[in-house]
Amino acid sequence: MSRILITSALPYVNGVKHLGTLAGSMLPADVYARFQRARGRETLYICATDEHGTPAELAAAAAGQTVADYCAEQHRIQHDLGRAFGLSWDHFGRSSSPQNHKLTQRFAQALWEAGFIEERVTQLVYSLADKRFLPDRYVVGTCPHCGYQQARGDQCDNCTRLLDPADLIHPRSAVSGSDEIEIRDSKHLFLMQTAFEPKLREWINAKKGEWPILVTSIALKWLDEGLKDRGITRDLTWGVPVNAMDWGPNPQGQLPDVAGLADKVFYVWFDAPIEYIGATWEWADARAQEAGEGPAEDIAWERWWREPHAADVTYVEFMGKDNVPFHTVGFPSTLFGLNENRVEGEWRPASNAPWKLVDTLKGFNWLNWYGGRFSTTHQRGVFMDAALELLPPDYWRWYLTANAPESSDTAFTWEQFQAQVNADLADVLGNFVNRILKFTETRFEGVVPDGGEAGPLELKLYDDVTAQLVELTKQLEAVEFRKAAQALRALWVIGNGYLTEAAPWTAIKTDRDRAAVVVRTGLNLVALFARVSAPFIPFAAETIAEAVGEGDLHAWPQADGAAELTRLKPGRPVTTPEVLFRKVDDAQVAEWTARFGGAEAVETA
Ligand code: B3M
Ligand code: ZN
Repeated sequence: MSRILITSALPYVNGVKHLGTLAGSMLPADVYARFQRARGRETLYICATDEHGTPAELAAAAAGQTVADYCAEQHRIQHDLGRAFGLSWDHFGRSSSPQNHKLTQRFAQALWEAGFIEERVTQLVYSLADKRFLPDRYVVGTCPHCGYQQARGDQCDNCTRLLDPADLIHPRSAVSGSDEIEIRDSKHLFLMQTAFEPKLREWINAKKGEWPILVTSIALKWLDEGLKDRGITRDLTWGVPVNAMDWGPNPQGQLPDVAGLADKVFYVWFDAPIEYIGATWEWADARAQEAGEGPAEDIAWERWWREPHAADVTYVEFMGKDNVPFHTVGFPSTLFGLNENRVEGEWRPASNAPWKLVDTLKGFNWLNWYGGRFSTTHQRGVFMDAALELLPPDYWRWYLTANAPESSDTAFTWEQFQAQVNADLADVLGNFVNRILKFTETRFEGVVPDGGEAGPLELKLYDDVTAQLVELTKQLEAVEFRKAAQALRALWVIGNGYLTEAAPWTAIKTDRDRAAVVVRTGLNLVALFARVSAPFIPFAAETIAEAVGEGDLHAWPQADGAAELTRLKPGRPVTTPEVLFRKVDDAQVAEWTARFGGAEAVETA
């Protein structure tokens, strides 16, 4: 049985994330991780804050804190919010960790010695007003591809193309706003992505039909536009230092220009994906420490990442579409370079084994805020902290999973949110659980009743439930979240329909045994719903499970309605839980619309 390794794109450390980030990476990864654990597969779900680069520096400066303090505090905030949303990370690490520093430096050294990293003198934007080089986001200007005027030096937010600061038209400093800038020479390291073009193309082509079209088409478009070698160092102080003094010669016999590379750090997009591995190492160290041991053996984390140990691992990545190029070209180039070099390289821990590439890359479109984008810069939309002030996490989890922006961008509106959570959670699931448990309490002394035998209604129910369990399991395996949510909703609806039709409150008047069968079957449905709903709405699922004394939420059901609906033995005590889901009312919607804005906010943006 394969092991499952899951990563969701690492949220930037610069502040609390909005619901779009949650919907397009962390939440689906969590639903999938919970599902796979329930299936009994050894699962590791890794995430971390992405702490380097200019966004962190700019945000720390704005907050009047040192970058280190700012990052430590924001990491804690993001960690706590994620946990409050029920994100079941096995580890939520930090890209600034010593483990990631070590890995990033080792990887760079191995790539240099294999000839996949080159030194080049580049022309960089230097700000006379700020007296410094301006990397990445410190430069803003007009996108040469689409004309968007607020493009950043590393990527255009409008057309998502990756940029070099020097590409921008009319560049200016994001620090001072000054356009008194000039281009100066600076020594930098480049990752030879062009060397891997054919390999990358072959690899992506083989994923066609398996990965979302969104993902393969972004990757191929990027290759078709022509790959460039990528500058992987920056003139910054916050980041992983290049630290080239121990590097050996490259295949041409040259040593790196240690002095020229001093005071440089790696580009954030070089070290951030490496943190997927770094955070796995952090996780292994933390576990070893808990067990009272020293640092973890390399094998403890390498078994997830390196062949042959990882041969039984299926690696699934979750991310928004803007992150796809870095994960289909950038990071794979790093890994290809390491894997090509596995015999020659200086660093050969554990084995010469190649590093694992992603097996399934699940990319998402945008979750929009009404007609426009959620925006951290403009604080437009609902952010994770505010969301939890309004409603418990399961409301958000359900809505965002059921409306996952899979095949196209989707828009969040309060009206749709209200309609959907009220219908699905309150009217269907909540109502069902409440009705059957109350009835059990009043008419059957609060225990699973005995007596009676399944009739035609139950036999039909078994078949319908089997069919939906097959569908739900299939869609979750296929990482199709909308379809999975549909199948789950269909199960809830089937249960509600059964109860209405079988009407135990009528049967009890004339035929106690018949009522007992229906109630017993209904209670079994409750127990089943707790288990299949747990990946989506884990908090409510736990309450439901407790109501029917069902401790083990972590076993995914077999696709067998008859077996699943006859599990609870007569005599087991049950209780009616508090109201599971209160309806969102019109007054709340009006209040939230006023507080967070809606359509109007987008028009003026
Ligand atoms: N931090 C970008 C983002 O938050 C970036 C992802 C890194 S994944 C290695 O959208
Ligand atoms: Zn553009």
